[in-house]
Amino acid sequence: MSHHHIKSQGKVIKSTRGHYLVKCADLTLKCGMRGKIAALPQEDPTTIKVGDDVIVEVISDEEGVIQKILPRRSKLSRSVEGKAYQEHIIATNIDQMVIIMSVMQPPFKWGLLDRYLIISEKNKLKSVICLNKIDLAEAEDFQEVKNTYKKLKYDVYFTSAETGYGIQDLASSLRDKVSVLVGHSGVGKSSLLQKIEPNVSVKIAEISEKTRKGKHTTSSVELFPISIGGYIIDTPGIRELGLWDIYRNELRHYFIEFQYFYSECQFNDCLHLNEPGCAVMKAVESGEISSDRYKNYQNIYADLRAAPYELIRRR
Ligand SMILES: Nc1nc2c(ncn2[C@@H]2O[C@H](COP(=O)(O)OP(=O)(O)OP(=O)(O)O)[C@@H](O)[C@H]2O)c(=O)[nH]1
Ligand SMILES: [Mg+2]
Ligand SMILES: [Zn+2]
Repeated sequence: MSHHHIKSQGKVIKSTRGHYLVKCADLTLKCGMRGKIAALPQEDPTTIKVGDDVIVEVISDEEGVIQKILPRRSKLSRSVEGKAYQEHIIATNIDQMVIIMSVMQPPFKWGLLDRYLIISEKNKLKSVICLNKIDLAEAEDFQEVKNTYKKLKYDVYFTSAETGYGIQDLASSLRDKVSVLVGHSGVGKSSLLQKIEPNVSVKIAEISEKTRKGKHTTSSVELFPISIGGYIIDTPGIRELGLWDIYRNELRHYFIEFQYFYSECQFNDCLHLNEPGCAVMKAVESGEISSDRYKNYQNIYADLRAAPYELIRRR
């Protein structure tokens, strides 16, 4: 049967070196691309990414050619490791980030959690926080973390992909949404996906490799439709999270609890670092703002660059 010149709309579910798997209504096609699109460099923002909605020319029941990327409604980006000036788009057209932290093996990383939340606030993506491997620790030891973030408005779940604890609750927060699983290597992203959707086939680190750091079992971003409705995007674990297109002066806006206090700061451009009469620092002292969150604010601020317009203004 010839499909020549038949066009179809689909979603990119996987990408490997210039080849894409595109899920259309009733077919999943292996696609290349043609002409102008093909000539784009790898990290060009218009390069095809997992999550993209595309128009394909159907060549056979198995093959197609991508002709057009439809406009993106959202994206998740970070800086290319070691290159602060280069954007790496992880996935597109997502509704929410599921930030997965393990409480042990690897240990909980408070700073990384806040970095992910900054990205979600900047890009106006909802966040769900998942503290996985709760079977390896005492839940009480992480209750304070849970309370801190629940108070802020974020959904927080304790889960165990090993025992199944909390999986139902986590799954119900993913229904009918496009959710991207993010976090360090080995925290259990693929394991949680497998538990939520037992039919999928994903690689999970061997038990013997459990405690080895930087194992990187998942090697490429992949999107999976889930039977309760919606999609889950599994991603490879990261070593460090570079904040793309986020400059030091705007950082304070992404620590959402600061908004309740800053109107009381003595200076209206207060950065809440060492200014006199700072209401945010007062709230940290009185315990109204978590001092761990505030420490992360100071550390991340120190890591970030000034915005280009500030550099010009200073000359
Ligand atoms: N005890 C315990 N082990 C878990 C849990 N979740 C995952 N693991 C184990 O942790 C290891 C890593 O799990 P993966 O699902 O491969 O981790 P990942 O986050 O997908 O890692 P990358 O693909 O490398 O980014 C595996 O050996 C899992 O069996 C959990 O809730 N409890
Ligand atoms: Mg994985
Ligand atoms: Zn202040």
